[in-house]
Amino acid sequence: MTAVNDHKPVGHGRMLRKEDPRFVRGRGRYVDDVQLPGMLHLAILRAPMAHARIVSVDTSAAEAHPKVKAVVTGAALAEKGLAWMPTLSNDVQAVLATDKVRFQGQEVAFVVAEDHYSARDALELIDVEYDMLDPVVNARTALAEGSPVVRDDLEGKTDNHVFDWETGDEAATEAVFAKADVVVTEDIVYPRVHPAPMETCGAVADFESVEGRLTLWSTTQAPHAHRTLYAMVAGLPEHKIRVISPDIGGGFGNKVPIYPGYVCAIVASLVIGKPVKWMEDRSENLISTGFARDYIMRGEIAATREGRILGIRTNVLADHGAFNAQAAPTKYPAGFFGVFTGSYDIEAAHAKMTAVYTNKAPGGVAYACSFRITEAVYLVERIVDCLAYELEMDPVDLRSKNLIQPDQFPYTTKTGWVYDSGDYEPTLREAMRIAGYEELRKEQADKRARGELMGIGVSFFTEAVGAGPRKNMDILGLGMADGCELRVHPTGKAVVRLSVQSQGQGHETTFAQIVAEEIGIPPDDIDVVHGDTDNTPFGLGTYGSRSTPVSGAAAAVVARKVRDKARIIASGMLEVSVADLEWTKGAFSVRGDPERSVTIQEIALRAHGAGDLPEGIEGGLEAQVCYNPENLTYPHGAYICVVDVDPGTAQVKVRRFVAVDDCGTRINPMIIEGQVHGGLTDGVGMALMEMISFDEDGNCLGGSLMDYLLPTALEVPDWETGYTVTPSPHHPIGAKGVGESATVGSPPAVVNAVVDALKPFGVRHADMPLTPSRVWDAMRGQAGPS
Ligand code: MCN
Ligand code: CUN
Repeated sequence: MTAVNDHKPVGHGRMLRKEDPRFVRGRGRYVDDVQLPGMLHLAILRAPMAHARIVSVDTSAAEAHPKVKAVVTGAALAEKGLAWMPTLSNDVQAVLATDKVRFQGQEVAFVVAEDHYSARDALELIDVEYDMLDPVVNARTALAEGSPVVRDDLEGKTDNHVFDWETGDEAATEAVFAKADVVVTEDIVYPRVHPAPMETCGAVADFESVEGRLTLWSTTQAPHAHRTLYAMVAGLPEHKIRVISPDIGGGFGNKVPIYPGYVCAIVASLVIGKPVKWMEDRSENLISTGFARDYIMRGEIAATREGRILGIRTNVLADHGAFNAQAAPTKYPAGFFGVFTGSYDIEAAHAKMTAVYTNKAPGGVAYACSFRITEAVYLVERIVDCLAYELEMDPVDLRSKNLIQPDQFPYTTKTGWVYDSGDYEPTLREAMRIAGYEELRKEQADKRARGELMGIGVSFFTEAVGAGPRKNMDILGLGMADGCELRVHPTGKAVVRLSVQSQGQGHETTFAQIVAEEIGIPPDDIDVVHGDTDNTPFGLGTYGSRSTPVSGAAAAVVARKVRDKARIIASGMLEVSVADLEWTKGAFSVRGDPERSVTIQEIALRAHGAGDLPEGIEGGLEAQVCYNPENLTYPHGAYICVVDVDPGTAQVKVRRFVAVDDCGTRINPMIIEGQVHGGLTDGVGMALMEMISFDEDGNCLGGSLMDYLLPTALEVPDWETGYTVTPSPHHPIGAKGVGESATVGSPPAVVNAVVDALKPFGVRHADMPLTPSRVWDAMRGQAGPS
C-alpha cells in the first residue's frame, strides 16, 4: 500500500517507529523490570470457588514463614476502612473479600515476602474456611425468583439487578415495525472474552514515609485518572502521589480499571514502609481482571420487501459479573452501545438493556471495544445479514441501499449520535474492488455446485471514538479532555508532553509527527514524554481510541500556539510585520522575498538568546493547552472476509480478508496498518476461538492460554488493506481514531462469511466462537443457545 504522503521529511507520513530500537533490543522498561533496593514481593490468595461465605481465615502458619513480612486479610483492611474501593462505574468492589467471595479468582488475602517465590509459597499456608453458596452463573436466570443474591453487601439489595437502560423511540419503532413487509428476529450472543495482553497487570508501590510521597509504577492506560482516584480513596494528598506507567506490553482495555492488586501493593508499602511489587501471572490475568463483552442480544430488523431498512430494535441482557467495574463515561451505563443503528439511514430505532450481577469476574468494556461499540456493530452487521438471507439479497446490495449518504453529514442518528463526517459508498466499493467481489461470488457458485463450502462475509461499520466533550463525558466526575505541553529548546529541539499513555500504539512516533507537521521541526528532534504524572499535564488517558481525536488534537493546537509565537519573533528578526510573513514548513519568510527567511531553529535560539524580542513577548518558546473535543470522531470501514469450511471436520479457514478503513487524515500509514492488522487478528480470534466460559458451578474454564485460544500468524491470512480519507470537520488536523476499528469491524465479517458458507444447510445464524464443534452443530441444525 502506498500513500501520497508516505515519505515526507517532516510531518505525517510513513516513518519507522522511534520506540522500536528500544523494544527490539530488549531495552524496554516494563513494570516488572523495576527493581528497587529492599523491594518486597506481594502475592494474592484467590478464591477457589465462585460463591461462598468466608467463615474464618487462619494466617498463622503463613506468618511463621521465615521470609514473610506480612499477611493481610479482608478483615485487616476493613479495620482501616480499605476493604472496599469504588469502581469506575460508581459501584464498590472488594479489595480483599470480607464477608464472602463472589467470583472464582477473587482476592481474599495477600502475603508480602522477601521474594516472589516465598510469597507464593506462603499463600498455601493460609487456611480459609468457606461455606459454599449456590452461584449465579447464567445471566438469563440471574433475575429469576429465588436466585441467590450476589451483592448482599449493598444495602437493601434483594436481587441481581444492576441497571436498566433505554435509548431511541419505542413507539416510533413499534410503528415502523408494524408497517414493515419483513421483520427478522435473531438471538445473538457476544460471548465473554478477555483482552489478554502479552504483559499481565502489576505494580510497584514505593512509599517514602519521611516526605509522605508515594510513587507507583503500574500497568495503567490512564495514569492521571488513577492518581486522582488513589488520592480520593486512600486520602493521600494528590501532589504527593506520582503514578508512572512505563513501557506497557499491550493494554487493549485490560489496563483501564484500578485492580485490587494495585491497591494491595500501595497498602503494603504504606504499612511496611518498603517498596512492594505485585505482578499477576497469566491465569490470574485471565480469570480475575477486566473481561469484555458478555452481551446476550435479541436483534430485530424491519424492512420493505425491496430491502429498505425501516427500523432496528434490540433487547440486551448484559452480564456484568460480581461488581459493576466497567469502564465507561459515567452518563453512559451501556457505553456507546447507542450507535447500534450502524451506518444506515433508518426511520426509527430502540434499545433496551438490563444488566445483571453474576458470580463472575468484574470488568466490562475492554478489549478494543470503543465502549461497547463492538457489541453494537456486531449486532447490526449480523442482523442486516439475517435480513439479506430472508430477502435473498446480496449483503452488499442491501447495505449499499441503506447507507447514510455523504450530503446527510453531520448525521444525527435515531438514537441521538451526531456522526461528524463520512462518505461510505466509496469505501465499500474500494473493499469490493480489492476483494474482486463479483469474481468471488462466481467462484462461490461454482464451488457450491461441487459441494464445497466457501463463504463471503461483509461488514460495514461506523465507530465513535475520542471521548469527550467534557460536558457530557466524564469518569467519576473527571471530565474527558486532555492536556498537552510543548517546549522548544534553544537549539531547536523540542519536547512534547502528553496526558495519554501508549501501550504499543506508537505514540512516541505519531505525536512527534503531529508536532513536526505543525512547527517544521523533524520528528526525530521531538521527544515525546508520557506516562508519568509528575512530568505530563492532566488528562484522562488512552482508551476508546481517544488519543488521536483528543490528545492528537491537543498536540496540533499546542504546536500552532508555539508557531504563532514564533511568527511574532520572526517578524522582529526580519523586521517586517507579522502579516507579511509566510510559513513554509520549518521557516518564516517575507512574502515576495523568500530569500529573507528564518528557520524555526533560528527563532528558537532568538527566543532564548540575547537581544530584544518584540514588545510584549516573553522569552522562551513553549505553550500549553487543554483540549476539550467538540464531538466524537466517527471513523468507518468496509471489510470483506472469505472463508473455506471443511465439510468433513467443520474447520474454518480464513482465506482472505480485505479491510478498507477511513480514519480521516492519516498521520502514520504504517502505524495505522499495524493497528488494523492487530485488530483484524483480534477479530478472527473472537469470531473463531476466544471465549471465557464457566461450568455450572462458576468455575472459570479459560484460565490458561491452553484453554483460552488466541490467534497466531498461523490462523490468519495475509491482510489486504486499503483506505479512504474523510477528514473530521472538527478535529484540527481532520484525524479520527483507528486503534479499535478493526477489532470492532472484523468479527461480524468473519461470522457473516462462515454463515454464508453454511447457507446450503439453511443456517442463518450461529454464535461465536465458531469452533469446529459449533460449526458442525450448525451444519446439522443443532445450534443451541450458547
Ligand atoms: N493514528 C494515525 N492516524 C490516524 C489515527 C491514528 O496515525 N488518523 C495512529 C496514532 O497516532 C496512534 C495509533 O494510530 O499511534 C492509534 O491511535 P488511536 O486510534 O488514537 O488510538 P489510541 O492511541 O488511543 O490507542 C487506543 C486503542 C485502544 S482503545 C485499544 S483497546 C488498543 C489499540 O489502541 N490497544 C492496543 N491498539 C493497540 N495497539 C497495541 N499495540 N497495543 C494495545 O494495547
Ligand atoms: Cu475498550 S478497550 Mo480500549 O478502549 O482501551
